[in-house]
Amino acid sequence: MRQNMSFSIRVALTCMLLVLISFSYGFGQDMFVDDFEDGNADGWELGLNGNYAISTVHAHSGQNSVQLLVDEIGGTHIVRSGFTAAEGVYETWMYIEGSHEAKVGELGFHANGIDDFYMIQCKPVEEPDNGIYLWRKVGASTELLAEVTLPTLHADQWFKLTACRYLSPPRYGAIDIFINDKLIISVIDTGLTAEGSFTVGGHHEVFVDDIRYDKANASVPSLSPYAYAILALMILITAVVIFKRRITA
Ligand SMILES: [Ca+2]
Ligand SMILES: [Ca+2]
Repeated sequence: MRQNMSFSIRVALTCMLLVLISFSYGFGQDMFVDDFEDGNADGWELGLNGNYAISTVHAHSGQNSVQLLVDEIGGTHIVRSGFTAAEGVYETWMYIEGSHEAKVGELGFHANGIDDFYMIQCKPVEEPDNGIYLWRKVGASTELLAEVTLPTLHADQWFKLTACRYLSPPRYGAIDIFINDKLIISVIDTGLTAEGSFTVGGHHEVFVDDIRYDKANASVPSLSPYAYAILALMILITAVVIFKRRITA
């Protein structure tokens, strides 16, 4: 009897561990980090205009970053798509070179094509109309949702730009924007809520590194199929153990 009990406890603990591992695996499908240290930008695609390349001129981590090269039309953007969630944390480190005419770095999300997106524009103090701008474009309508001047944002230095998108109660529709972990913009907007791609961009020479997406704000992280299989196995084993105990009792 005692052997049975200790065996069932061990089985239960092992199953719980496996469920935890499977749970993490299921959650992890909705996150990525790219530091470009493998020497490529696989998984990213070029937007409408411009060009980009792996660069060793400036790097936030290791040796490599991605250089968004000069484009006179609308800047260069790289896009990552195929998201399964709409909310989460969109983050990039960014370096805007100050020796060029247009000093603008951008981060976009819920970007479904060229007509629907939220876009954060960062213009350092070296740029005449400097500040942080949050734009929403839906079809033909472009609206400025928020604008903040930031005297500490300079060209020729790395800074961290983070956008947190909430689509769960109690903050449904919230967009929080951070520079170097400091909250600078917080708005509620539900104009765009569908899952979409994540884009970073720049006008003239902008470098990006350590780009991260994390579905951290999702209301209920979904269980992976492995977790469901292990849960079913746990229930089965528990039922067998209880049945055996009843017979031997
Ligand atoms: Ca890579
Ligand atoms: Ca890097």
